[in-house]
Amino acid sequence: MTPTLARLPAAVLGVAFAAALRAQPPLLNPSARQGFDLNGKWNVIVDPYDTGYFDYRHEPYDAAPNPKGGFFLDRKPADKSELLEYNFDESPTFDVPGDWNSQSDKLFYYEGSVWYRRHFDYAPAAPSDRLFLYFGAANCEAEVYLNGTKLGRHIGGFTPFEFEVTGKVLPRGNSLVVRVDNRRHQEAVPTVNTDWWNYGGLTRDVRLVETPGTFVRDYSIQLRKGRTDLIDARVQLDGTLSHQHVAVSIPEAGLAAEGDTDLAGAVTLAIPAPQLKLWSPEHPQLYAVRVSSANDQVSDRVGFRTIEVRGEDILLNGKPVFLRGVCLHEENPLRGGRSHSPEDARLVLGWARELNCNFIRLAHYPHNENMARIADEMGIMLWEEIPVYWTISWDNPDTLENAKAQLTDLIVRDRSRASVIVWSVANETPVSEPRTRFLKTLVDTARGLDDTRLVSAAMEVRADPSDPSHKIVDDPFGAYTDILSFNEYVGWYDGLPDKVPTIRWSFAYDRPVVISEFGGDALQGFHGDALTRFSEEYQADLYTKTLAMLQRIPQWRGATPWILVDFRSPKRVLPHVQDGWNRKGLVGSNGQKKQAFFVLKKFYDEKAAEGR
Ligand code: GCB
Repeated sequence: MTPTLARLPAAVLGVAFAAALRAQPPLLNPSARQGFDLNGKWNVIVDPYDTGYFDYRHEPYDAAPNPKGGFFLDRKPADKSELLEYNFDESPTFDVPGDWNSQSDKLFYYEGSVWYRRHFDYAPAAPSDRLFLYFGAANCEAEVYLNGTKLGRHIGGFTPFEFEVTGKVLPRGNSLVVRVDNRRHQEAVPTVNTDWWNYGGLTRDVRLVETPGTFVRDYSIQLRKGRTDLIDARVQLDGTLSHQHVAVSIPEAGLAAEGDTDLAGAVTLAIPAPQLKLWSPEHPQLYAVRVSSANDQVSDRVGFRTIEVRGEDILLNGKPVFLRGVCLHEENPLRGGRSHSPEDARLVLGWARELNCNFIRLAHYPHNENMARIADEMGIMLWEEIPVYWTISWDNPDTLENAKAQLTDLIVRDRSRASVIVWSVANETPVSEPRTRFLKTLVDTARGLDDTRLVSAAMEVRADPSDPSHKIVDDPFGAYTDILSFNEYVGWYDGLPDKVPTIRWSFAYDRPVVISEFGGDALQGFHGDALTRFSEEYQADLYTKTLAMLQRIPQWRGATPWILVDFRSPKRVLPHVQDGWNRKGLVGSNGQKKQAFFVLKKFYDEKAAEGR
């Protein structure tokens, strides 16, 4: 018998199934719409053997024509004799949004399935024509069931997804069940090997979103490439598509434009905008923007700026800028676990601000939407990335589709955010022909969706075989990026800090150089001399020497040292020093700053004083 798609487990299916279910990117800006919050306490069943998913012949319950079993049915015994071996009501609860690892000691290292169940009533203030069930993210695969019916599956742990549930939600007693599975797979994105914690669960907001029958699904409001006086407002409707009237207005700037959608429900309005105040880190000007169609309207706050590369310079609003950056994982070290809230975002962005950063690399996957929105407000430029990390299955077409879907969903979500200036398609991927082809496809995807930003990736450095102090960046993929970014660990993985001043660089491309990582571990509060590994003094000395060395690179235009805050990683096992943390943070896992923080701050203060 040929198994049907729905019967195959995710590991066999790869991502083809998910791609088939995914007609279009998720709707934009869900929190600006009327809706119904599904955050809070959900009952959970931990299911390491997938007992609630497969029957004893290992067939998925939900694929049977008339399913009798499976946790998605969320049943209770009909009478005292019925055998039923699960009970959501009696099971513990976890907070949503939230990862499970930080909510239960027993699940700290858990990788597998957890079933989430929530009951809800739905009494909208006013009836809406359409209803969508929206998830900010679920790591890394989710199967979603409403009132015993499967809505679908989503693969990819860091991007939003949604299912239309119009007519499927009852006024009372709805059962929403989600099986979240965070097992790692070689063919997935990311793959099995990463240097970060694999937090599982419903890690971002869950919401019912109400819309009219025809609604504004997507829009991007940006300056046209190369112009500071012309806005392109692109609007995409969903519903009865053709010849709907659409208007975009920016009242504070006295701007407005109108037009009719084409047969596909799309329209692009060119809005002359000669008097705009441009967004910059010094003046993060945001404008209230209103997008409306015949019977829908959405509001947003949008900044306008240009970013481009000219020769070896990066120009923000036409002026050369130095990117005073730092890297960041999506973690709140003080609370423990994945970040998700505006408060989480403000904690870490506040530390970055103290460091005098104007730029942050959100490594190594899409962070939650609050980050870009708050960076917009605070005037911090961002590098956003997808988890094409280390050893991806370059020859697998499903893997490429998965990476493209994640990149698309990220760009669609954030392309009206002025803070985002770089889309990064990968980190430290080993050079090979299939890999370069894979990444080139991602670059084309990014540019196709957004031609206004810089596209890059964190590449690697190689040493001259005849001279270890001579470092060469000539990755063939560099031909396709706007800036030349690479990670270098001279003085940590590559020799001692004394090696740093001896380094000479050769670049195969005349581009601005933005160092995407450098650094070393230090345990906050551990002191020694500058040659004592894991001491604050070692890390501070490494930063001092590295910053001096980088200044000798004529086209050096910025850096995002690794990393702002210590972060959890199962790979980091050294007792009493790492204890499950990567200690390369400038701020410790206890929230205390290390010496190197002040070395970098001094350097950035000086750069800022130079007006860069
Ligand atoms: C890297 C990786 C980053 C690691 C870091 C390290 O090059 O890009 O994900 O965490 O090195 O600490 O080794």
